[in-house]
Order: sequence, then structure tokens, then C-alpha cells
Amino acid sequence: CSAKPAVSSASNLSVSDPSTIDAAARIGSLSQVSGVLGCQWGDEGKGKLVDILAQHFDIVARCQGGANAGHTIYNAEGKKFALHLVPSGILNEDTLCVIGNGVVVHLPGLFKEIDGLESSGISCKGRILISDRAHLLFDFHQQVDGLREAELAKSFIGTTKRGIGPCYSSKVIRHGIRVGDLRHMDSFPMKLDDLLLDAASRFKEFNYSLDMLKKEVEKYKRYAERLEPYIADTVYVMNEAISQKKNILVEGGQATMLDIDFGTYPFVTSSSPSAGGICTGLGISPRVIGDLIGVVKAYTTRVGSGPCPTELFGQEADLLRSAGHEYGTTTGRPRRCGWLDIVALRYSCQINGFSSLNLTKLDVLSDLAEIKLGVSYKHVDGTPIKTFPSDLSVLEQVQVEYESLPGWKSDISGIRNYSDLPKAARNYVERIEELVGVPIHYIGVGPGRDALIFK
Ligand code: 2SA
Ligand code: GDP
Ligand code: MG
Repeated sequence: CSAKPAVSSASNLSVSDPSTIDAAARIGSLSQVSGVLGCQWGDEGKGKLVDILAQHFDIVARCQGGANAGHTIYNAEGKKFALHLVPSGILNEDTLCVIGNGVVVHLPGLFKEIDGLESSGISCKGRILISDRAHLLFDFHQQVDGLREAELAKSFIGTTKRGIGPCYSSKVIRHGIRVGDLRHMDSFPMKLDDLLLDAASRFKEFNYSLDMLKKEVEKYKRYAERLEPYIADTVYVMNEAISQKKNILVEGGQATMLDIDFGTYPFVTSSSPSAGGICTGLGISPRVIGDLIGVVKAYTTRVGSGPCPTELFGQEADLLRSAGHEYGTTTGRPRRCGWLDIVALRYSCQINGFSSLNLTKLDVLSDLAEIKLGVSYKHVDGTPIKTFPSDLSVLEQVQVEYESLPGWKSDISGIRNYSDLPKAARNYVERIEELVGVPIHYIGVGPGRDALIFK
């Protein structure tokens, strides 16, 4: 598979230095079905890359997660958009956005997002399709998320309280209500009643009344009408698009280290943000997936609880947080910050088989005299650890061995050609490539659409 032939609309990404790869050539060589996935604990800047690449893809599809995601993107005029459920392809008017079966959909949130986009002049009608197989996330799921976090007390997960875990629980226990069920409003009240009674029997703080059910049913009757034009059998849509040689870009939410299977369980999300989630969340074969781009921040951030071996504290962490504006896009929570963790990155590359990486926020490190890379882990007794530990008690106590590299101490945010980066910055990029064995093809030097170096 090869993506759409070279792309004239890449003019805002044009590159003049012949020693640097042409943006159009780089993007044009991507496979017909490609994916952008997070390598770390989320917020790597996936949305920005998806928005840039979307100009060259017919479809951008979300396959997992829900409104816990927060993808910040800027349009050509520099206007900021924070997307949660709507795929980051929405700013490109020729791109169709698909919300796949693996996503959990909170309709009040989705409509709010659509209304916000439409009031900014972004048309959504006919440009967003939602799988009839996707599960509905209700307000009560959000309430249960909060109750469960409170119950966990000190060992809380630090969820976004967007109801993600409870909704996937309803799905997995085969109790969930799907988007397609909105076409059968006769049986909807009974199904919702079952779910609410279940929550009430589990949490004494959950106040359930018939009045509550009635109000919710009335609300969903209206939503069902409004949603109808958006509902589709997206498995069919995706597979038809593939056979018609349309180009599809899959946008991952969260990231590999938050994966329900491969992340730092139980401090993870409840979906599969790694490569496997593309197939289960969209109903497409692994045989059609070509390029997978891993997005990795030049340092580490994590929001919520759980181990983060290279975490920094005090002034060092504050410096990164303020330089990188590291606050949650959905909840505004301050993100924990640390050095880039090569052990976790290597593990992430192994699981996903990335064909290339996008190193983001390199500009954020510009003021530092010295930059560290966490290159290996050791047990407290000094014995080396060869793999990324699944055992949290081991992970929480690992000793990280660091390699130190000189900083470049200059502003790189205006640079667009790789060869124009200071030598120390190129050394940092190339050392990461060497340590993980995956080429870095994209380097972020600012939040804007144009602030991307193609390598
Ligand atoms: P949840 O809500 O059940 O998925 O939370 C479980 C864990 O997954 C983490 N998680 C995230 N981590 C980083 N970014 C996310 N999206 C927002 C953003 C987060 C925000 O873009 O900034 O605004 O706070 C995201 N979504 C889930 C979460 O922190 C838990 O550790
Ligand atoms: P996502 O969830 O992976 O899409 O990332 P978020 O949008 O939650 O967080 C990434 C933040 O970094 C956003 O505010 C982006 O605008 C910003 N960003 C992305 N790439 C870069 C970059 O290369 N440099 C800088 N300074 N900011 C960036
Ligand atoms: Mg985010």
C-alpha cells in the first residue's frame, strides 16, 4: 500500500534546504492505512501530528478511549482547539472523521464539542461518522468513576473522572448500551434501568430514582434523533474505503504505557491505546496496517498516579512543567515531569513495531545546560533489569541509570531544517534513535502547525 501521491497542499510545510527531506515526500511515502500512537503516558502531542498529516488522508479514525483524551491543535490562523472525542482531522475540511466501535461515547460531551466546533466555523455534519457498535457512556458512568476513585482513597488511579473505566466495565460484562440501541427506544428504558440499578446496588452514595430514569430517557430520545445522521456501520465504511484505495489515518488516544494490558497496571486506562487497539477498535485487519508512527515527547510526563521511574521533583520538575505548559487538556491537572525514559520507550517500540517516531517538544529543553536520558534500570541490589518490569513493586523501586548530554542553550522554535538545529540538539535526537533503533522522522519545535521538522 502506498499513500496518496505527493501532496501539493503541503505548501505550509515547505522545506528549502535540500539536505532535509521534503515534507511532501515524507508524508507521501506513508502507507494507505497508517497510525499515530502515543509511546509514553499520553499528551505527547499526537493531535498536532494527526492534524498536520490529516491534510493528506481521506479519513482520520479514533479506535479507543473516549472524552478522557485531550488533543490540542492549532489551525492555520493559530486558533486553539482542544478535542476530546472528535478526531483531530476535523480542521481539514476534506477529511472524514470516524469514531470507531472501540470508542466509548458520551453524547452530551460529543454534542458540546460539535457545537463548539460549528460555532468556530468548522462544519461537522456529514464529516463525522460514529460506529453503531460503539458503547454509550452515560453521566452515571462518570459519577461511578468518581465514587470508585473516592473508595480507593490513597491508592486512587487518578482517572480523568470521565467515566471511561465504568463504561468499559459495562461493555465487558455485557451489560452496555450501544449507539445502535438508540434506534430501539422502546427497549432503551429497560436497559438503562438495569444499568442504574446495578450502580445503585454497588454504591450506597448512588441515588437512583424513577424520576432520574425518566429524565435520562427523555434526554436520550432527543439525542437519538440528533445522532441519527452520524450513525454508521463504520466497519463497512472503513473496509470499503480500504478497497477503494482511500487513505486512512488512525489517531490513538492516551498511550502505550497506559494500555490496559501493557501499561503500568492498575494505573492505566481501560482501553488498548497500542497497535492492537486499531484492529479491535475499527474492525480492520492487521494485514492492511502499514506505517505506525510513535509519538514521543523529548522528556516524560504523566498525569495521575502510578510509577514513573525518571520522574523529577522540585525545581527541576517545575522548570519542565512551566516551559512545556504541562497541564492536562481535559482536567487541567499539573502533569508530573521527568527525563526521557529510554527503557519504557524501547518497550513501547517493541509492542507497536513503530516504523518511525515523532519526537515532540524538543524546543522545551532549549534552556537546559545538561539533558539526561534514562538508559537502563537496576534493582535496588544493583542487578540489571533487562525488560520493562510488569511487577509494580519492582518498577516503583528501580534505580535508573542516566546518560548525560550537553544542552544547546538556544531558541530552536524557528528552525525548520534538521541541519540547522544546533549540533547538541542533533546529537540528542540521534542518540535516542541509536538507543531505540527506530528512526525519528518528525521533530516538534513548537505547538503550531508549522513547527515541525521533517528528517
Ligand atoms: P481514565 O480517565 O480512566 O482513562 O484514567 C486512567 C489513567 O489514564 C490516564 N489518562 C491520561 N493521561 C494523560 N492524558 C490524558 N488525557 C488528558 C490530556 C488528561 C487530562 O490530554 O491532558 O486532562 O488530565 C489521559 N486520559 C487518561 C489518567 O491520568 C489515569 O492515569
Ligand atoms: P496529545 O494528547 O498527545 O494530543 O497531546 P496534548 O494536546 O494533550 O498535549 C500536547 C501539548 O503540547 C499541546 O498543548 C500541544 O499544543 C503542545 N505541543 C505539541 N507539540 C509540541 C512541540 O513540539 N513543542 C511545543 N512547545 N509544544 C507542543
Ligand atoms: Mg492529551
